[in-house]
Amino acid sequence: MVQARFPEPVSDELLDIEDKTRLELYRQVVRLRRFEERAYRLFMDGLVKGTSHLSLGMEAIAAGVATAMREDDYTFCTYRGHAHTLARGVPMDAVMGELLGRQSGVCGGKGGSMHLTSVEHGVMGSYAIIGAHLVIANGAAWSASERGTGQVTVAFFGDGATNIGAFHEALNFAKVWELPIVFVCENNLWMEYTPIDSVTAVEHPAADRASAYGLESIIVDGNDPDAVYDVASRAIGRARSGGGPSMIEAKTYRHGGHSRADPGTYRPEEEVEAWKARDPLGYRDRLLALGMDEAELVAIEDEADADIDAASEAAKAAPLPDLEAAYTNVWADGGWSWRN
Ligand SMILES: Cc1ncc(C[n+]2csc(CCOP(=O)(O)OP(=O)(O)O)c2C)c(N)n1
Repeated sequence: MVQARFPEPVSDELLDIEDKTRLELYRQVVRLRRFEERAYRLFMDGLVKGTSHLSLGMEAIAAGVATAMREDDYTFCTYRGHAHTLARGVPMDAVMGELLGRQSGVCGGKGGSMHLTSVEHGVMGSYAIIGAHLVIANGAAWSASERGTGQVTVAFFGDGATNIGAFHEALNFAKVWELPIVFVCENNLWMEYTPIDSVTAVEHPAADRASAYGLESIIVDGNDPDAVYDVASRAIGRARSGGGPSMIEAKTYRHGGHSRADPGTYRPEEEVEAWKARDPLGYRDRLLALGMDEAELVAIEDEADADIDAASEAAKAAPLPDLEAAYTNVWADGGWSWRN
């Protein structure tokens, strides 16, 4: 089944969203974009060790979903998790420090770009094994449900995960147990080098499968912060009030290739250009058309730049982890001496 490879026309339906929420959505999108642009430069300067995966062009999804979440909710994401981690409120200093492998990093510099975790912010890890975190996310949702806390779990993942067994197991049990969980598929049409539609029998790889498992299934324009916020608010609200799990399949595109080492030149140029024309940053024009004050938007942009400058300088100045750190938090009991 062939998927739409080009963005759908923009909906002219204006959603009923408060101005202050729209400003928050814009603030998020700008901060995520500019953070990753800086991270890329630092990588090119040799300061970010290892590889890392950017979600430039996909920011509206993390922004829209995180804005709809409660502070004590949980998120699970993949190796492409800078945006999801920042959007939940983890400070830039701690994320930048982690990318640069410094003690100031959110995992003390030991995790790096692909393993961002901050339990105190409900950011329950970034997982590099495709699909593996979906069943773990079910566990967090089950725990919240047993404890009666009203917390909702959100699990972000790529379209490639939809052909992994754990995805199907997770959806089935989420529904069987009516878990308070929202699965969010960031369908950017490509896996590592393979278009998802060349290996998938249905048009909407996440949504079509989810409805077969009995989940509430939603398809959304993943480049529209308002649309993502709207569907996420409903799905999260439903989960919180005992209405069970949902699947949001957000159609999007990443501006770059799979990882820093991949320029993504195998993708047709007209496809890349068509999606770039639907950049989530175009949201700025909508806000202006709605009569918002441009000075407020500029203030948001300036604040993001200042914070990123400060986070980069702080990370560069921070010490590397001590050698001792190699032996901490490695095993569940914190020890390592048994190995000898
Ligand atoms: C189980 C497993 N198989 C293969 C890989 C190698 N791998 C890493 S990322 C990736 C592509 C995933 O694509 P998608 O889920 O669409 O997410 P995207 O990277 O586009 O955000 C693959 C195959 C892996 N990490 N885990």
